[in-house]
Parts: sequence; C-alpha cells; structure tokens
Amino acid sequence: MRKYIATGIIIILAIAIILFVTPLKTIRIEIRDPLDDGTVYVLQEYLPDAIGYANGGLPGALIGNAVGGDHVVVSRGLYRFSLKGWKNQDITLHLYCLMKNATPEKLVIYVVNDFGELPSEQIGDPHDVSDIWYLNVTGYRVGTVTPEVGRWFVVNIPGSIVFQYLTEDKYISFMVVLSNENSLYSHFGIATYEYAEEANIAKPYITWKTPILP
Ligand SMILES: [Ca+2]
Repeated sequence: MRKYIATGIIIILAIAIILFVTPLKTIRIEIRDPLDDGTVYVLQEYLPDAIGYANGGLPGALIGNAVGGDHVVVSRGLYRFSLKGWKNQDITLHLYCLMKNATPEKLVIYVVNDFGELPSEQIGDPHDVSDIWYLNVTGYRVGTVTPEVGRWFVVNIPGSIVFQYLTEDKYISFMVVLSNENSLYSHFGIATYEYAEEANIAKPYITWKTPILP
C-alpha cells in the first residue's frame, strides 16, 4: 500500500514539474535589411520644423547633437525588425553602444509606427522629414538607458505594446532619442547593420522566450 502511495506522489510531482517548469528557449532575430536601420537628422536652427534627412546607409546611428558642416544637427536612431513567428511574448531589444561625445545623458527608447525602408543615402537638399522625426509623439516610451561605450544594452518591451504597434507584415519599429538632444555636441553613437557587417559583430537584434514543448 505504502509503495502505491509513494508511486502516486512521484507521478503527481512529475506532472506538476511539467506543468509549472516548462523549459523555455530564446528566439533571436537580427535586423534583416541594411535599410531597416539608420538615422533621421535635422537642422537645429529650423526646429520645431523638422528639416533634414532620413538615411539608412550610415555605419552607425548618431543619437543627439553634433556639428555637420556649418550647421548644428540633431539626430535620432531608427530600427525596425521583422517579428515573424512572434506570438504575444514580451520582447527585448539589443543595441550596441560605439562611442559618446561631450555630456550625453540618457537614451529614451520609443516603440513607434513603422517608418518603412529608409533611403540608402543622404539625398538632395534638406527637406521636411517631420513624418519620421515626430513618430515618438504617437509612439510608446518603453524605457531609458544610460549605455556604456563598447557594451550591449537592452530594453524590454511588453507583448501588449508590441501587439499594438506591429504592422500587418509583422514589423516592429523603434526610435532612439537623446534625453538632452539640444545640449551642444552631446551624443552617443550606436551600431547599425552596416557597422556590424564591417566590424564583424552581431547586428542589432530582438529576443523573446518561448516554450520548448509545443
Ligand atoms: Ca542601415
């Protein structure tokens, strides 16, 4: 009798472990296309009119304030990822900090409506890029980070926010803004697809966890 009770307890324990300690695996998705990341930069003298460029071809995204030619330029980072296979999980964004200049404070990360593929280079005269520049206004602020140069940093995004901003073809987009972007010469540099290719490091990527068992 005692033997049957012991066996029963072991079986119940085994079922409990399977139910409550479901093993998880990490799904990792790197940015897919070089034009899925880049920057939008504007001439500070015209703000709040956003006059400048969107550019997806640069090896690195400058986040903040810098001098370009005779002008002070304010720049923001843009990243978009294809989340094929995502099923409502929370996700984590992974980006790599390359450098900093002057006194940048924090990076503010927004989930934004999709900006689509970026131009491959700076084209023509400075023009109205307000449709991209102001995406943070309708975006969702997911967090702030103080990155360290030469290190990866992460931002967690709730699944419900991903669901809210995901496009029909399963793209999720981010904008990275410097908290003190009007502070002269203050900026961080973050790796893009192009930088990662040249430097042979991982491209910007997203992770989420999913059960190993179906
Ligand atoms: Ca790019």
